[in-house]
Amino acid sequence: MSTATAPRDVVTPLVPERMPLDNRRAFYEGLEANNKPIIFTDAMKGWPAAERWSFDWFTQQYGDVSVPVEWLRYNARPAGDVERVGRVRKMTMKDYVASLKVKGKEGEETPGYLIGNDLFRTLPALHRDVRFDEYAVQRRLTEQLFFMGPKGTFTQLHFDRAHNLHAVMVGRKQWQLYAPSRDVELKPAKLSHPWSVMSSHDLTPHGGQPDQLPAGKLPDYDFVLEAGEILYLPYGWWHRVYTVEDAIATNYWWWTWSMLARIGPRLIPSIAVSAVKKMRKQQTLGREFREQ
Ligand SMILES: O=C(O)CCC(=O)C(=O)O
Repeated sequence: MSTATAPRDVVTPLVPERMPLDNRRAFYEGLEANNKPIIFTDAMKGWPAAERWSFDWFTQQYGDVSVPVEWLRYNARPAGDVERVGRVRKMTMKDYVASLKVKGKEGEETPGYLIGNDLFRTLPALHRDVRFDEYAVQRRLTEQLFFMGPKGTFTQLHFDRAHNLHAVMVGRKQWQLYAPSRDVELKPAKLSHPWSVMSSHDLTPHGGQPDQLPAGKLPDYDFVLEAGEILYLPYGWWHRVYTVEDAIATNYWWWTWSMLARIGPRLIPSIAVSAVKKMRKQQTLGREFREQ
Protein backbone atom coordinates (compact mmCIF):
# COMPACT_ATOMS: atom_id res chain seq x y z
CA MET A 1 0.00 0.00 0.00
CA SER A 2 1.37 3.39 -0.88
CA THR A 3 1.12 6.22 1.64
CA ALA A 4 2.09 9.21 -0.50
CA THR A 5 2.65 12.41 1.50
CA ALA A 6 3.70 15.89 0.37
CA PRO A 7 7.48 16.43 0.51
CA ARG A 8 8.29 17.92 3.92
CA ASP A 9 10.06 21.01 2.60
CA VAL A 10 7.14 22.19 0.43
CA VAL A 11 5.29 24.80 2.44
CA THR A 12 2.12 26.36 1.07
CA PRO A 13 2.41 30.15 1.03
CA LEU A 14 0.21 31.98 3.52
CA VAL A 15 -2.28 34.81 3.21
CA PRO A 16 -1.71 37.68 5.69
CA GLU A 17 -4.27 38.20 8.40
CA ARG A 18 -7.11 40.49 7.28
CA MET A 19 -8.03 43.03 9.92
CA PRO A 20 -10.83 45.61 9.78
CA LEU A 21 -10.32 49.31 10.26
CA ASP A 22 -12.17 49.33 13.57
CA ASN A 23 -9.13 47.63 14.98
CA ARG A 24 -7.09 50.76 14.31
CA ARG A 25 -5.72 50.78 17.86
CA ALA A 26 -3.77 47.63 16.99
CA PHE A 27 -1.96 49.58 14.31
CA TYR A 28 -0.82 52.24 16.74
CA GLU A 29 0.13 49.79 19.43
CA GLY A 30 1.78 46.87 17.82
CA LEU A 31 2.27 46.86 14.09
CA GLU A 32 5.77 48.09 13.79
CA ALA A 33 6.90 45.71 16.49
CA ASN A 34 5.07 42.80 14.85
CA ASN A 35 7.10 42.78 11.59
CA LYS A 36 4.49 40.73 9.75
CA PRO A 37 2.42 41.77 6.73
CA ILE A 38 -1.23 42.56 7.47
CA ILE A 39 -4.15 43.43 5.20
CA PHE A 40 -6.47 46.17 6.39
CA THR A 41 -9.99 45.71 5.08
CA ASP A 42 -12.53 48.47 5.01
CA ALA A 43 -9.62 50.76 5.64
CA MET A 44 -10.36 53.70 3.37
CA LYS A 45 -13.67 54.86 4.81
CA GLY A 46 -14.10 58.54 4.08
CA TRP A 47 -11.08 58.78 1.78
CA PRO A 48 -11.97 60.87 -1.30
CA ALA A 49 -9.63 58.61 -3.31
CA ALA A 50 -11.71 55.54 -2.49
CA GLU A 51 -14.88 57.30 -3.58
CA ARG A 52 -13.80 59.02 -6.76
CA TRP A 53 -10.53 57.69 -8.15
CA SER A 54 -11.35 55.80 -11.34
CA PHE A 55 -9.94 55.73 -14.84
CA ASP A 56 -12.75 58.01 -16.08
CA TRP A 57 -12.31 60.43 -13.19
CA PHE A 58 -8.61 60.89 -13.97
CA THR A 59 -9.50 61.52 -17.63
CA GLN A 60 -12.16 64.07 -16.72
CA GLN A 61 -10.11 65.89 -14.09
CA TYR A 62 -6.62 65.70 -15.50
CA GLY A 63 -7.01 64.55 -19.12
CA ASP A 64 -4.55 67.12 -20.51
CA VAL A 65 -1.87 66.66 -17.88
CA SER A 66 1.31 65.12 -19.23
CA VAL A 67 2.35 61.95 -17.35
CA PRO A 68 5.44 59.72 -17.61
CA VAL A 69 4.56 56.16 -18.66
CA GLU A 70 7.17 53.40 -18.30
CA TRP A 71 8.00 50.23 -20.15
CA LEU A 72 10.94 49.29 -17.96
CA ARG A 73 12.53 46.13 -16.66
CA TYR A 74 15.39 45.60 -14.23
CA ASN A 75 18.21 43.79 -15.99
CA ALA A 76 21.37 42.08 -14.70
CA ARG A 77 24.55 43.64 -16.06
CA PRO A 78 27.61 41.46 -16.55
CA ALA A 79 29.39 43.52 -13.87
CA GLY A 80 26.87 42.13 -11.35
CA ASP A 81 24.89 45.32 -10.82
CA VAL A 82 21.47 46.34 -12.09
CA GLU A 83 20.34 48.56 -14.94
CA ARG A 84 16.89 49.64 -15.97
CA VAL A 85 16.17 48.87 -19.59
CA GLY A 86 13.27 50.04 -21.72
CA ARG A 87 11.80 53.46 -22.11
CA VAL A 88 9.68 56.16 -20.54
CA ARG A 89 7.30 58.22 -22.65
CA LYS A 90 5.33 61.33 -21.79
CA MET A 91 1.62 61.05 -22.68
CA THR A 92 -1.47 62.96 -21.71
CA MET A 93 -3.54 61.28 -19.02
CA LYS A 94 -6.48 60.92 -21.41
CA ASP A 95 -4.37 59.17 -24.05
CA TYR A 96 -2.90 56.86 -21.45
CA VAL A 97 -6.29 55.90 -20.00
CA ALA A 98 -7.62 55.39 -23.54
CA SER A 99 -4.68 53.05 -24.25
CA LEU A 100 -5.71 50.91 -21.24
CA LYS A 101 -9.18 50.47 -22.68
CA VAL A 102 -7.95 49.17 -26.05
CA LYS A 103 -7.33 45.44 -25.72
CA GLY A 104 -4.41 45.00 -28.10
CA LYS A 105 -3.82 41.99 -30.31
CA GLU A 106 -1.17 39.41 -29.50
CA GLY A 107 2.31 40.74 -30.27
CA GLU A 108 1.22 44.37 -30.05
CA GLU A 109 2.81 46.63 -27.48
CA THR A 110 0.92 46.57 -24.18
CA PRO A 111 0.18 49.85 -22.39
CA GLY A 112 2.96 50.92 -20.04
CA TYR A 113 2.92 51.62 -16.31
CA LEU A 114 2.16 55.04 -14.86
CA ILE A 115 4.22 54.70 -11.71
CA GLY A 116 6.21 56.99 -9.46
CA ASN A 117 5.90 60.16 -7.47
CA ASP A 118 5.67 62.54 -10.44
CA LEU A 119 1.89 62.68 -10.45
CA PHE A 120 1.81 63.79 -6.80
CA ARG A 121 4.43 66.41 -7.55
CA THR A 122 2.56 67.70 -10.58
CA LEU A 123 -0.83 67.48 -8.87
CA PRO A 124 -0.21 67.99 -5.14
CA ALA A 125 -4.00 68.24 -4.56
CA LEU A 126 -4.10 64.43 -4.94
CA HIS A 127 -2.41 64.15 -1.55
CA ARG A 128 -5.63 65.39 0.04
CA ASP A 129 -7.54 62.40 -1.38
CA VAL A 130 -5.65 59.88 0.75
CA ARG A 131 -5.43 59.64 4.53
CA PHE A 132 -2.45 57.43 5.27
CA ASP A 133 -1.41 59.72 8.08
CA GLU A 134 -4.35 58.31 10.08
CA TYR A 135 -2.24 55.16 10.39
CA ALA A 136 1.39 56.18 10.10
CA VAL A 137 0.93 58.48 13.01
CA GLN A 138 4.14 60.21 13.88
CA ARG A 139 5.47 62.86 11.56
CA ARG A 140 8.37 61.11 9.91
CA LEU A 141 10.19 61.05 6.63
CA THR A 142 7.76 59.87 3.99
CA GLU A 143 7.44 59.28 0.27
CA GLN A 144 4.44 58.39 -1.81
CA LEU A 145 4.05 56.72 -5.20
CA PHE A 146 1.13 56.52 -7.59
CA PHE A 147 0.43 53.36 -9.62
CA MET A 148 -1.91 53.05 -12.60
CA GLY A 149 -1.46 50.05 -14.84
CA PRO A 150 -3.11 47.42 -16.98
CA LYS A 151 -3.64 43.76 -16.17
CA GLY A 152 -0.31 42.01 -16.67
CA THR A 153 1.84 44.79 -15.18
CA PHE A 154 4.65 43.17 -13.22
CA THR A 155 7.08 44.49 -10.62
CA GLN A 156 10.14 42.27 -10.12
CA LEU A 157 11.28 40.94 -6.75
CA HIS A 158 12.78 43.63 -4.52
CA PHE A 159 12.55 45.07 -1.04
CA ASP A 160 12.31 48.69 0.02
CA ARG A 161 14.17 50.21 2.90
CA ALA A 162 10.98 51.56 4.45
CA HIS A 163 7.72 50.51 6.03
CA ASN A 164 5.00 50.47 3.40
CA LEU A 165 1.24 50.91 3.26
CA HIS A 166 -0.03 50.01 -0.23
CA ALA A 167 -3.67 50.90 -0.97
CA VAL A 168 -5.59 49.62 -3.98
CA MET A 169 -8.46 51.88 -5.05
CA VAL A 170 -9.40 50.10 -8.29
CA GLY A 171 -8.58 46.61 -9.58
CA ARG A 172 -6.62 43.76 -7.96
CA LYS A 173 -2.95 42.89 -7.49
CA GLN A 174 -1.26 39.60 -6.66
CA TRP A 175 1.55 39.91 -4.09
CA GLN A 176 4.24 37.33 -3.44
CA LEU A 177 6.18 38.09 -0.27
CA TYR A 178 9.43 36.66 1.06
CA ALA A 179 10.56 37.21 4.65
CA PRO A 180 13.55 39.47 5.40
CA SER A 181 15.26 36.43 6.97
CA ARG A 182 15.68 35.04 3.43
CA ASP A 183 17.99 37.87 2.34
CA VAL A 184 21.00 35.71 1.56
CA GLU A 185 18.94 33.11 -0.30
CA LEU A 186 17.36 35.83 -2.48
CA LYS A 187 20.74 37.23 -3.50
CA PRO A 188 20.46 41.02 -3.18
CA ALA A 189 21.89 42.59 -6.33
CA LYS A 190 24.59 45.21 -6.01
CA LEU A 191 23.14 48.47 -4.75
CA SER A 192 21.36 50.21 -7.61
CA HIS A 193 19.18 52.63 -5.66
CA PRO A 194 19.50 53.83 -2.10
CA TRP A 195 15.98 52.77 -1.10
CA SER A 196 15.24 49.56 -3.06
CA VAL A 197 17.21 46.36 -3.46
CA MET A 198 16.53 43.93 -6.31
CA SER A 199 16.91 40.15 -6.10
CA SER A 200 19.53 38.86 -8.57
CA HIS A 201 17.22 35.86 -9.16
CA ASP A 202 14.45 37.97 -10.68
CA LEU A 203 16.34 40.12 -13.17
CA THR A 204 16.09 39.93 -16.93
CA PRO A 205 17.31 38.39 -19.20
CA HIS A 206 17.13 35.13 -17.19
CA GLY A 207 14.46 36.02 -14.63
CA GLY A 208 11.79 38.66 -14.42
CA GLN A 209 8.97 36.43 -15.66
CA PRO A 210 5.82 36.76 -13.56
CA ASP A 211 4.84 33.12 -14.10
CA GLN A 212 8.25 31.74 -13.05
CA LEU A 213 9.23 31.99 -9.41
CA PRO A 214 12.73 33.45 -9.01
CA ALA A 215 15.11 30.45 -8.85
CA GLY A 216 11.97 28.37 -8.17
CA LYS A 217 11.77 29.79 -4.63
CA LEU A 218 8.33 29.65 -3.06
CA PRO A 219 7.15 32.85 -1.38
CA ASP A 220 6.10 32.93 2.28
CA TYR A 221 2.87 34.72 1.36
CA ASP A 222 0.93 34.67 -1.91
CA PHE A 223 -2.39 36.49 -2.15
CA VAL A 224 -4.48 39.00 -4.08
CA LEU A 225 -4.97 42.49 -2.65
CA GLU A 226 -8.47 43.68 -3.53
CA ALA A 227 -9.82 47.17 -4.21
CA GLY A 228 -10.52 48.88 -0.88
CA GLU A 229 -7.77 47.02 0.96
CA ILE A 230 -4.46 48.30 2.31
CA LEU A 231 -1.43 46.07 2.70
CA TYR A 232 0.95 46.85 5.54
CA LEU A 233 4.39 45.61 4.53
CA PRO A 234 7.03 46.16 7.20
CA TYR A 235 10.58 47.17 6.39
CA GLY A 236 12.66 44.60 4.56
CA TRP A 237 9.98 42.26 3.20
CA TRP A 238 10.76 41.17 -0.38
CA HIS A 239 7.87 41.49 -2.82
CA ARG A 240 6.90 40.88 -6.44
CA VAL A 241 3.63 42.32 -7.63
CA TYR A 242 1.44 41.29 -10.56
CA THR A 243 -1.61 43.29 -11.61
CA VAL A 244 -4.44 40.82 -12.22
CA GLU A 245 -7.03 43.45 -13.10
CA ASP A 246 -6.39 47.02 -14.39
CA ALA A 247 -5.53 48.89 -11.22
CA ILE A 248 -5.14 52.28 -9.57
CA ALA A 249 -3.22 52.34 -6.31
CA THR A 250 -0.98 54.45 -4.17
CA ASN A 251 1.44 53.74 -1.37
CA TYR A 252 3.05 55.42 1.57
CA TRP A 253 6.60 54.64 2.62
CA TRP A 254 7.82 55.89 5.94
CA TRP A 255 11.01 55.77 7.89
CA THR A 256 11.59 55.91 11.59
CA TRP A 257 14.77 57.36 13.03
CA SER A 258 15.79 53.94 14.37
CA MET A 259 15.43 52.47 10.88
CA LEU A 260 17.54 55.22 9.42
CA ALA A 261 20.20 54.52 12.00
CA ARG A 262 20.13 50.84 11.00
CA ILE A 263 20.23 51.55 7.27
CA GLY A 264 23.48 53.20 8.00
CA PRO A 265 25.55 56.20 7.18
CA ARG A 266 26.86 54.59 3.99
CA LEU A 267 23.60 55.55 2.31
CA ILE A 268 23.87 59.23 3.17
CA PRO A 269 25.83 60.28 0.04
CA SER A 270 23.38 58.53 -2.30
CA ILE A 271 20.43 60.00 -0.38
CA ALA A 272 21.91 63.47 -0.82
CA VAL A 273 22.37 62.91 -4.57
CA SER A 274 18.82 61.61 -4.98
CA ALA A 275 17.44 64.58 -2.96
CA VAL A 276 19.16 67.02 -5.32
CA LYS A 277 17.87 65.09 -8.37
CA LYS A 278 14.38 65.15 -6.86
CA MET A 279 14.50 68.91 -6.34
CA ARG A 280 15.61 69.45 -9.94
CA LYS A 281 12.88 67.13 -11.24
CA GLN A 282 10.26 68.92 -9.17
CA GLN A 283 11.34 72.29 -10.57
CA THR A 284 11.11 70.90 -14.14
CA LEU A 285 7.72 69.27 -13.54
CA GLY A 286 6.33 72.44 -11.94
CA ARG A 287 7.53 74.44 -14.95
CA GLU A 288 6.04 71.94 -17.44
CA PHE A 289 2.70 71.95 -15.60
CA ARG A 290 2.53 75.76 -15.55
CA GLU A 291 3.29 75.80 -19.27
CA GLN A 292 0.50 73.30 -20.15
O1 LIG B 1 2.33 47.71 -7.33
C1 LIG B 1 3.45 47.58 -7.82
O2 LIG B 1 3.63 47.36 -9.03
C2 LIG B 1 4.67 47.66 -6.94
C3 LIG B 1 4.36 48.09 -5.54
C4 LIG B 1 5.57 48.19 -4.68
O3 LIG B 1 6.63 47.69 -4.99
C5 LIG B 1 5.49 48.91 -3.41
O4 LIG B 1 4.43 49.43 -3.02
O5 LIG B 1 6.53 48.97 -2.72
